[in-house]
Amino acid sequence: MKRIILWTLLLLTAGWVGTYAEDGSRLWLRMDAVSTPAKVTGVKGTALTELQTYWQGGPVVLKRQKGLKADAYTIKSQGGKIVITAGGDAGLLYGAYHLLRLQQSGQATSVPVGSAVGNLDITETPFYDLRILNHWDNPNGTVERGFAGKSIFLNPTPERMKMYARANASIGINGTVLNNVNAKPEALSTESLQKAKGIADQLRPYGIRVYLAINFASPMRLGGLKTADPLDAEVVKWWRDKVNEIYRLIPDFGGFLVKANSEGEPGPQDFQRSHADGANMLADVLKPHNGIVMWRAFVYAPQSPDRANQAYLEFMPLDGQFRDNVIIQIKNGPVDFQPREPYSPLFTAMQKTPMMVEFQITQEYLGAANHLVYLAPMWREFFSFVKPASLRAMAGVANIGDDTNWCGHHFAQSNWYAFGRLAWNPNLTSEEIAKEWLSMTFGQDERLKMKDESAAANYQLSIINSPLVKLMLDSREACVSYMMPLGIHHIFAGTHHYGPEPWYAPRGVRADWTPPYYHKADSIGLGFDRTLSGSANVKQYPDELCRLYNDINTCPENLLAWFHHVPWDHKMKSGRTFWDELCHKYDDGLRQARHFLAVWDTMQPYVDQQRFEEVQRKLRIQARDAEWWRDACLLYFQTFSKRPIPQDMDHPVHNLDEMMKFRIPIGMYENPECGYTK
Ligand code: GCW
Repeated sequence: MKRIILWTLLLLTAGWVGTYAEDGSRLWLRMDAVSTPAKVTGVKGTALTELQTYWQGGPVVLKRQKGLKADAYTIKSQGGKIVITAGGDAGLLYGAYHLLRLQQSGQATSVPVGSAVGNLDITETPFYDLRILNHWDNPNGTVERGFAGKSIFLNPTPERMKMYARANASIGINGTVLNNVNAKPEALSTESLQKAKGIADQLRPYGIRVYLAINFASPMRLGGLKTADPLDAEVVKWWRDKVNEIYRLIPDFGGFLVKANSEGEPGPQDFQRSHADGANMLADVLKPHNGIVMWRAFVYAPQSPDRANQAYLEFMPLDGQFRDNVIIQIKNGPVDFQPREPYSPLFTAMQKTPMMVEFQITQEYLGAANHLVYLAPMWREFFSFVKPASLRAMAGVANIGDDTNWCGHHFAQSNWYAFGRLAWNPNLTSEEIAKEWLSMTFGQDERLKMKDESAAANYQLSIINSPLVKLMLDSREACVSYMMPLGIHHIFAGTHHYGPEPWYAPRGVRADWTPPYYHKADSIGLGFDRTLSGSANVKQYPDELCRLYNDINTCPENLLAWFHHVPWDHKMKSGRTFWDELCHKYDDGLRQARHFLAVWDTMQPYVDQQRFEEVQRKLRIQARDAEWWRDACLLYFQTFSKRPIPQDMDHPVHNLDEMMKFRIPIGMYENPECGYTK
C-alpha cells in the first residue's frame, strides 16, 4: 500500500509532461549535444569528442597511467576537476561513457543534471577482456534468427555505424563477429574482406575489433583445393596466406569464430580429424598476429538418443588439447537457447581448456521481437551455477537489425544493453541493470528540460521505482510459464520457432528437430528421462547435482520434465498433481502477460506517445500469444493425460484442430506480424 502511495505521489510531483514522437533510434544514448568539437582521431580522440559534445559539467582531464589494465579506469573528483585515469585509451573511452551515464541517468546524486564536479571516486575493471557480439548476418542481408529487419552491414551508412559503435562502446562491448556462423566460403573473398575492412575502420575509434565466422571448407570451396584437411600442408598454407591477407587489411583483426561439424556445416571430422586438429591449425596461423579462434561446441548428430549429451561426449576427450589462443564457445544450455535449460555440463567438466559462454540476445525461442522478455535474469541464473571466473569471455548473438529502433521491440534494446553490462561485470544484478537502462531510455528529454533539480530527481525516481522494473524482472519467468514450464523444452513450431507446435513431427524430418523427441508425452506422463536409468545426462554434472537431478523428489521443479519422464499424477510441492500444476503454470503465465498491459498503462505519463503505443501493440500480441501457447499445449497434452483442466482456472478458448492447422508463413529471417490470428 505504502509503495502505491509513494508511486502516486511521485507521479503527481513529476506532473503530466507533454509527449512527442520518438522512434527509439537513439537507443539508450539520449543526450543532446552541447557543442560541436573539432575532429580528433584515435580511441582517446573519441573519448574527448564524446565528452566535449555531451558533458554538461565542469572540466574533465583524461590521463593514461601505467600499471592499470588497458580497459580499466578510475573517475575521481580532484581539485575542482574530474580526472579519468586508465591504462589504455579504451579505458579512457569507457570512463567517459561512465561519466556521461551518470549525467544522463541522474542516478548518482553526486552528479545532478548539469552539475560541475560532484564527489566522484569510481574504479572499474572489466571482468572479461573479450566482450563480443555475434551477428548471424548473411551476405544477402538476411539475418538468421534476426527479428529487426535486414543486416546493418549490408549498406552501412556512416551515421548508423557510428551509432552502433557508440552504443557498443558505451556498454563496454569490444568485439564483433560480422557474419553468420553458418558461414559462406565467400566471407573470406577479397571483396568481402575489403568490406570488413571498411567496417573495421569505422569501429576502431571506439575500441571495437572485428572478427569473422569462417566456413571450414573454404580452402576447397573458395581456394579450389582438393581437400580442407587441417593437417594437409597446402591447406595450412592456404589459411596462412588468407590470414596474412586479412591482417594487411585489418591490422587489429580479432580472429575466427567457427561452427564445424554441426548442422551440416563442414569441419575437420569430414577428414577424420578432431575438433582440436581443426582449431589448432587455425590457431597456429593466427598466433603470429595475436589472433584467436573461438571454436563452438554446439554439435549434435541425429542418431543420438539424447542431444543434450553430445557436446560433452565430443569435447571432453579433447580437454587440454587446444592451443592457448583457442577458446571453446559453449551455449549456456546443453540443447539450444530454450526459455529455461540447466547449464551446459561442459562448463563444470572441462578443466584444462579456456571456455566462453554464448548467450542468445536475439529471442529465437522467446517470442522474437514481439514479446517483452528481459533476459538478464536468465543469464544471471546461468552464473549462479557456472562461476564467472571459470570463463574467459562472453559472447552474445546479436538482436540488431536495420529497423529504426535497432532491435524490433523497444524493450529488446534492454537485452543488448544487459549483455554488455554483464560482460563487463557479471555480478551486476538484473535489477540494477534494468533500472539503469530504464532511466537512460525513458523520460530523458522531459527530465533534462526541468530546471528544478529536485523535480528532475523525483521524475527519475518515479521511473526507476515504477512497477515497470518488476515487470521486466518477472518477464522471463512469465515467458517460461506460458511457453514451456516445469522443464519442458523445444516444443516450438518447426523452422521459424515462433509459437507452439508440440505435435510437429512431419515424416522425413530428423527426430531431434521435432518436439515429440523432447517432450515424449504418453499415457504415463511427460518429459525426457535423463536420469541414470534414462539417457544418463545427469552423470555429466558434478556428483552433488547429479544426485539432486537424478531423483524426481529432489530435482528442482522448474527442471522436472527436463530430467524426468514425470507421471501425470506425480505429487508436486504445491500438493497438486503434475498435470494440474502444468495447467496452472500455463494459466499463471498467461495472466502475467495480460497484467503487463495494465502495468504499461501506468507508464503513459512517462513515455512518449510513439513508444508507448508501439510497446502497447506488442504487449497485446504477447498476451494473445500466451493464450495461444496455453491452449495449444494444454489441449494437446490432454490427449495423452486424459485428465480434466482444473476447475479453478480459465479454460482454453481455441480449438486444437484449428490450432494444429494454423501456419505462420515466415522462415527463419523475419519477425512475424503477430501470432495466432484465428
Ligand atoms: O539455435 C539454432 C538455430 C540456428 C543456428 C544454430 C547455431 C546459426 O536454430 O539457426 O544457426 O542454432 O547456433 O548454430
